[in-house]
Amino acid sequence: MPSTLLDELLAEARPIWQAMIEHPFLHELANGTLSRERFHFWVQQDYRFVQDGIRFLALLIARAPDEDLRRGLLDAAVAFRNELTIFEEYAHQHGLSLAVEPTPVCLGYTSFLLATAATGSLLESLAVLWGAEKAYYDAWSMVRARLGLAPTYARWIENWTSPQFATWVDWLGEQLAARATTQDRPSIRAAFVTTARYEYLFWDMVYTGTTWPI
Ligand code: MP5
Repeated sequence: MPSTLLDELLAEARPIWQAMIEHPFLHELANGTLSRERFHFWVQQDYRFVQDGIRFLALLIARAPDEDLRRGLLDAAVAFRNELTIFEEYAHQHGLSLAVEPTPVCLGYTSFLLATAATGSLLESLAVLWGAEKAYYDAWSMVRARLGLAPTYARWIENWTSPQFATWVDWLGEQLAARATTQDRPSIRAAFVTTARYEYLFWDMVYTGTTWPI
């Protein structure tokens, strides 16, 4: 499969990707005007997301056909686990409870991850994982370009914009591109677009505080 696959995925998803990067949540975060309440809602919901992200990775590791892929995914699982500590330390410092229910959007997104890993193809799962990681790399890189390593957000900005993270996201994309066949393309594209939509919806959900009606 030519390495243009990744470019094609990003080109096809460009409108939703652009809307995601320009979402008011990220815009306000990057210019320092985001309310603490909104940020704390993201902390609580993203903590839930990362917890399920580890379960998603565990399923992928079990399904990965070779040692190279298994080890790369295992490194990611360790990184995700360390991320949980960032959330926990922040929550502790700010007296914020992390024992919250996932909102409909958070639950929808994580259910999509787990369903793809359990019943989708390995390639679809890699497309979802690459999409989610690339989305956070692009979103937080935009924040870093405008805000630098602002103290409140420094650990998260560093986490998702570090050279190691960038290298890992590229490696993941290469794994996807190298393993995909022409027949895989339609399902990969669908999985990637759904991921991009959920990434947009996640920022929108935390910005608006949208949760269960009752
Ligand atoms: C990621 C995340 C990045 N934390 N939250 C959402 C909604 N999308 C993507 O994944 P990870 O596991 O934190 O690197």
